[in-house]
Amino acid sequence: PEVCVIGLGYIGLPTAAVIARSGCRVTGVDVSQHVVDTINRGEIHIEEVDLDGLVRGVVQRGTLRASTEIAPADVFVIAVPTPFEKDGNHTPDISYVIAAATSLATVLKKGDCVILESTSPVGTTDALRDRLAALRPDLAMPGLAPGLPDVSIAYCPERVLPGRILEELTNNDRSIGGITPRCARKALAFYKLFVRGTCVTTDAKSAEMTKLVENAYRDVNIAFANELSMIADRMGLDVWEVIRLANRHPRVNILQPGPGVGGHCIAVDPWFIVHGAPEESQVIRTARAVNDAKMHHVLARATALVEANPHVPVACLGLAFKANIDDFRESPARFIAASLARKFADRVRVVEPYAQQLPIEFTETGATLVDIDTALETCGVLIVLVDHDVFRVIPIEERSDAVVYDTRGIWPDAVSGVAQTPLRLAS
Ligand code: SAJ
Repeated sequence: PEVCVIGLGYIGLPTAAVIARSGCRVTGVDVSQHVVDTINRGEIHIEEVDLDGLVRGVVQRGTLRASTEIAPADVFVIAVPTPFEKDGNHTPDISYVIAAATSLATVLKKGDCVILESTSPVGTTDALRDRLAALRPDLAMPGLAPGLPDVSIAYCPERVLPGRILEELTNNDRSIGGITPRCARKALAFYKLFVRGTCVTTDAKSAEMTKLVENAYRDVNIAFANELSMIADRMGLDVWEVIRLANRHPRVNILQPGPGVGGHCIAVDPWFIVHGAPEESQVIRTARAVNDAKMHHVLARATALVEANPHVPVACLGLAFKANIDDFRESPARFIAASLARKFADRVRVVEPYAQQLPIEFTETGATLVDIDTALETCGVLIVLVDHDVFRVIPIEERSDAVVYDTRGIWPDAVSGVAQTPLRLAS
């Protein structure tokens, strides 16, 4: 089939490239001329393992081309952002999905299949269908009238992990939710072209909720770990030791505490559930609050530590939202480091091997980006904010003179009593 992928971001571009590799002709559509030009040169505008070579290959072979204009196709895949509004109520903003529907309505024809992949509040696929129905009364839309519709519409969320996107895109199982069972069957036939994992069909609303539930589940579990870390702090216990021991129970698997939850999914998607059922979503809402509180807890403890060690240069290790990636958006580490930089100015050194320069909010704070060796040689306080492998492997003799605040638990010797720092903090 001819495929049109709308939205060429972290999900859309890898998806377009994988579909193109399977032999389909793909047009990738994005509103950004810069993104379109970059891809048509065979280059990429985002960082993801092995994506550059894949995109270069499919662009050179002519199976992937990018455009700012929608193109006729047999299958449309929508992968646009679904943020929430900063209105205090976390209202989901599905305007990009509706805009995509509006644009593809101009080229939609009988027999086409429209698939929404963006993480969306329950009911969005129906809203997409209603938009198409309003714009194209000449086409019978699924679920509105008896009889076979002219087009199929389905919801099929991605569940790939940044840093492992290409592998997970092909190997993960997928839920495919059709507005009708026939829509699900049509979408299933398409995903079978490039997915090796098992594809399970369901209805659109269940598939929408499934995606939200997956990320809310993780958020709640991280919140449990983060709450434990603050409890352990209060009780003077080493949370890492407690978790390590508890996890030896065959039915206990506690996640790792950290400086808060970042990224564009886990910290966002639970709100779509809370917004849909505010009174019932007690645990999910509280988990969000706990994970946000952890970031402020870490900032307060880090601030106290820096103040307790006057005149000593301080190294913040890491800015990314999680280990071994170069994504600094919605990152608690970045927020904490920038807050410290604003308060302690040129005492703050930042180590981030995945960054070429410090983000904009560090401008004029006096803080500098340094390499890890410089930080270890010059800084008397080390604050671990990201568990990058390059930090994990630093042996104790290279950091034993420093006061350490390890928010990720990468140096067990520093928090379990072996380290000889004047002030030890565990979480
Ligand atoms: N984190 C912890 N402790 C842990 C695990 C994670 O503090 O034990 C933090 C990370 O440091 C990071 C945040 O949580 O700040 C989120 O990281 P993550 O690795 O849990 O998830 P993401 O945001 O990279 O990707 C998630 C994945 N969802 C699940 O694992 C349920 C991925 O499969 C989804 O496709 C993705 O969200 C998405 O796009 O929705």
